[in-house]
Amino acid sequence: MFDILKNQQLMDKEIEELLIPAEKVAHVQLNNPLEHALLVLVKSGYTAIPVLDTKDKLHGLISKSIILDSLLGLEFIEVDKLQNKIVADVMETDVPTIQQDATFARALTLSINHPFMCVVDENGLFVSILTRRSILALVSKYLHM
Ligand code: 4BW
Repeated sequence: MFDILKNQQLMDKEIEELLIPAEKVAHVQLNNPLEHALLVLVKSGYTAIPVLDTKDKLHGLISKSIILDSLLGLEFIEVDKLQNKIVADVMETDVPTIQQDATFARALTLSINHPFMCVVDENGLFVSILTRRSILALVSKYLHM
């Protein structure tokens, strides 16, 4: 069964055809209030989304759990922080990124620990995402060939 993962044709494949382009990816901007970010996350249904600046440079990820965690005071949930804090104050900055010409093998390895990866160009501009779902879909396709 796992012969598929030794298939050089699959492993050397470029990821381009699997990517979700930037215009279809829910995202927020660095200076958005947490309230706006929470709204985008809840309405889109995603757990975590990319954080960009006004020039589309990738700076991090924001998630529902990061936002909720940032609202916790010692005894109360401090809801006013939703308006007083911005995305840049709390976002995760250690973000896995890949280039558009990365191989499938590299993406598969990264997908073990990351539900999605951001694809950036040589200037750090956000281009697209690669999800664990599309990686698994391709593996499944090869398994059933
Ligand atoms: O709105 C959804 N539509 C579809 N078709 N599937 C969804 C949706 N929301 C969740 N899912 C499914 C996907 O299989 O649940 C998985 C986990 O979602 P997540 O992580 O925890 O919100 C989804 O798996 P996936 O497609 O491999 O996506 C992995 C992660 O990539 C998601 C989310 O953090 C991010 N993501 C995916 N598509 C995105 C996106 N972020 C922003 N915009 C998008 N279009």
